Amino acid sequence: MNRDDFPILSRPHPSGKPLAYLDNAASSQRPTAVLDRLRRYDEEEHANVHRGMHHLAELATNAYEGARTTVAKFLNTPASHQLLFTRGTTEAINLVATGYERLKPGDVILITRMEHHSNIVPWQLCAQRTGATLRYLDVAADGTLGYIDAIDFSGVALFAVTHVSNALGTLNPIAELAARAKAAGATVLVDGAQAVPHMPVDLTAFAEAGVDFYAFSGHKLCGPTGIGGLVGRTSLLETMNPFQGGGEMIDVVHDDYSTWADLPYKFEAGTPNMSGAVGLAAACDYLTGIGMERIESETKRLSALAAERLAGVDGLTLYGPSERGAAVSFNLDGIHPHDLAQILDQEGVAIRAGHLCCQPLMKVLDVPAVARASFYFYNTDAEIERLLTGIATAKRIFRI
Ligand code: 7TS
Repeated sequence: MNRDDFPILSRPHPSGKPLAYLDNAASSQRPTAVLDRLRRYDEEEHANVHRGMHHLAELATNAYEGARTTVAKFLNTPASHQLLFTRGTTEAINLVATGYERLKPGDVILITRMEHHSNIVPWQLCAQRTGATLRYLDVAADGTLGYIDAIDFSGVALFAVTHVSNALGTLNPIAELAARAKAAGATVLVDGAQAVPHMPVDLTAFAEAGVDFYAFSGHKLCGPTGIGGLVGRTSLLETMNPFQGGGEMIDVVHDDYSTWADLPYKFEAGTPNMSGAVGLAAACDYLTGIGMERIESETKRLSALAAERLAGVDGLTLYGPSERGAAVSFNLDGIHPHDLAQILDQEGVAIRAGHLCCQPLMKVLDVPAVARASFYFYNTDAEIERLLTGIATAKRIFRI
C-alpha cells in the first residue's frame, strides 16, 4: 500500500537484491510528503520560534504551533496545550518520572514485564529517588497480561504500561486497564510508541477511561527522528516540576527562583525541534490521508500472514499472542538471531535481532535474544515470502 511514496524502499541494496525493510518497529521510513515539507520549512520558514518580531520568526512560530494543533488533533487530544513536544517516547516518560513528585516511600510503581527499557529504567530511577517500590506485573504464557480483573492494583500509586508490545506485538486493553488502575487511585501512564503508528488513538476517550499520560515517538509513524510527544492531564502537568530549566519555560526569573510559563511551554525549555514538529505534523496528515483504520487492518493482515507462514517452519518458536500488532518475534533452533539477521541482510531482508530493549521480557521467554520482523502498511506479501526464503537459506547454511 502506498509503497511508491517512500523513495528509500527502492534504493539499491549491497546484496544486489531489492530491500525488504522489516524493521519498522525500530523506525519507519519517511514518505516524500514529509521530506518535501521538511525541505520547505528549511528553505522558506526557519527562524527561532516565539522570540522574534520579524517575518520569518512569525512563520516558524506559526509552523511549530500549527504542528502542535495538527498532532493534537491526530490523537484527538482534549486540548492542544496538553501536548508537549519531546525528543520521543523515552524523553516523554523521563519527563513524567522526574517531574511527578507525589510519590513517597511505601507507594507502589507498577509496570509490566513486557515494557521497553524506556518504560522501566526511568521508574527504577524514580523509585530510587522517592523511596517508592517498583513492582512488576507478569506476562501470561499467551503473551498477554492475562485476566485484567485479576490484577492487584492495591497500593499502586503509579501504573505504567505499554499500549502495544514492541517484542510480542501484544495489544493491551488500555481503557480497561486504566479504568481498573484509576479505581484503585493510581496515576496511569501509557507508552504509545508502537500503537500511534498503527491504529487510530483517541486520547479524549483514554483520558475519560483514566489515562493521565500518553507518550509516543514521531520516527515510528513516518515522521523525523528527535521528535515525539507527551499528552498529559492538565491538572497534573500544572502541578508537576519542569523537566528542564532554561529559556522559553519561565514566566519571571528572580535572583533565587523562577516562576513557570503556562502549558505547554513550561515543559519545553530551550529552542525546540521546530522542523521535527513540522515534519511530524506532515506525517500525521499523510497517515490521515491514507486512513488509520486502513493502516491498522493492513498491518494486522501482514503480521498475521507472517505469523502463519513462520509457524509452519520446522524448529521455529513464535512468541506473542495470536492477535498481534506489527511485530512478530521468533527464534530458530540452532541459529542465534544475530546470525539469522546477518544472513537475511545478505538477502536484502532487514530485521532486528537482540533483546529488543526488553531484557526482563527475555527472562520470561527464557532466551537471551529473539529475531523480530515488524511491518508497516508499505510492506508486501512478497517481502514476507522473501523472509521465509531467507530463513530456509539460513537453515541450509547451518545444516539444520
Ligand atoms: N517504547 C516502546 C514500546 C518502543 O518500542 C520504543 C522503541 C520506545 C519506547 C522508545 O522509543 P524512542 O523513540 O524514545 O527510542 N522501540 C524500538 C524497538 O523496538 N527497536 O528499536 C527501538
